Amino acid sequence: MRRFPEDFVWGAATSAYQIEGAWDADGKGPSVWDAFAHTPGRIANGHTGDVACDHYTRFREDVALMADLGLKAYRFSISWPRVQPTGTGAANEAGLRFYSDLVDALLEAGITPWVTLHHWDLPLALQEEHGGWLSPRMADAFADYARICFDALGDRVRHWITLNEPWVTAVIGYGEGTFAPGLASADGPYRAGHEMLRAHGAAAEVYRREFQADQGGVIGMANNCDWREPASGAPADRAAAQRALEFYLGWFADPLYHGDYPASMRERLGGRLPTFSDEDRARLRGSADFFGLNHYTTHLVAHADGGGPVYDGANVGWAEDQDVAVSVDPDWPTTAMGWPVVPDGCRQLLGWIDDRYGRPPVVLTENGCAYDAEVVDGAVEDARRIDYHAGYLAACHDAIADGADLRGYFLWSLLDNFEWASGYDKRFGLHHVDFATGTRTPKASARWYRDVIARGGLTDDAAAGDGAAAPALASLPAGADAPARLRSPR
Ligand code: PNW
Repeated sequence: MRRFPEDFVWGAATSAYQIEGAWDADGKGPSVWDAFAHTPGRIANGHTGDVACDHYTRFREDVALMADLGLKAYRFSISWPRVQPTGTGAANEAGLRFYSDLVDALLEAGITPWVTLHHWDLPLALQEEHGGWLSPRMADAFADYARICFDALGDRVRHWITLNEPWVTAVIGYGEGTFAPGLASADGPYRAGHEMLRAHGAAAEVYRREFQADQGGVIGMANNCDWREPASGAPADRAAAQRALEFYLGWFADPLYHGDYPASMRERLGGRLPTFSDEDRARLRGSADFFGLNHYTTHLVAHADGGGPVYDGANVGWAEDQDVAVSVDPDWPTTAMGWPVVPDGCRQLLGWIDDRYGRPPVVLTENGCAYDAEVVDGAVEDARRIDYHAGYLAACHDAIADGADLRGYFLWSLLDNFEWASGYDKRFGLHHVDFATGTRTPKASARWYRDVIARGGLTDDAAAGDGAAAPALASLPAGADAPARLRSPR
């Protein structure tokens, strides 16, 4: 039995735009994702989040599902334009009431709310009037919005996450342009990332100065990072993998723990990477009470001057800025997203975080997988999801044994939901959702996770699915020069 610490936080996660629907109800303003999804050609099959899981009206039913799982905690996000329809000014009380009712329902069910202030659905007015995350005004706007949320909910909410995955917004939203707001540019990611960091710093400062002493909660950020395994033992490839991690997680975590960007980014990007003022630096350093990590997969990284091929399905930022090529081992199993399943990468990454940031308290704020699975006779058999989570939880347990201060695990996701540009066809949920009727059906993985939570860990045969156990990275052949699918960078 792999037992987790007694107070380990067993959770599941969602986000507002992906599940709520009710996109224009009760005074809510439009977000950049409403506008993006309403633009033909942006989302697979023309799907939108207009209705999604209809969680806005069904939230009590969803809290009951969480209670059935025995969840200790639930991570959800607040839709900024529900609270401030145009991103500034007075609060929309009807929007706040929805979150207040949700928090009350959670607490009544004995479930601790973990609240993300921004999971990508920026008020559209801030985009149109100011350029969204490219604007230096965003820090103040975000701090004002955060204050409204702390003030309205902080008497009951003790766990706050400022931003979800600023890396994704920066790289995919302002670089590749395939997520909202759909802007493609080489320097956009570095500029947008900079303003998101400044916004985090401003909101964390508001919490610390005005609320933390009374409310006694904690605040952090949820950064995403996949593991980068050197493609070979060659020193150049080892250095390339390290550099790729610095361009990924270091980009957003170094400022929080060290007060500035990684030196490798400054060296390669020079003036393309914005500079923090002394005030920014002071605000940012030490601005996270815990290290939120969203982790899904692993890729191989080799040195390549000027950037090399990038595996399709690996988001790496600009490979040429990093002088890397990204591939996968063709023997790795993959999920429906094309993301390799390599649990040992999770253990390696937790070790890397410990080394670089001095063993901070870490919370895995997302980990999950998409697989196709339909309802047959009222049941959904998703053995591969069980294998995936058994593997990644075992890796977490190993990381704790290595010395990591891992405090919790939020499985992505409670429900099948709107998977951004992929629409509804990529299903990450513990519960199947029939998007025509809204009907939720617990998958086999939901029962499995309930048992894991009840036992406080994994039994030795925890991987009850059929998938073969994944190998540890050290036992893998170094170097994979014929990866399954390659695409050229940009
Ligand atoms: C995260 N990538 O998104 C988000 O926080 C969730 O909203 C999302 O549903 C989940 O992971 C699954 O995708 C990501 O391309 C989107 O590297 C894209 C990437 C990573 C995370």
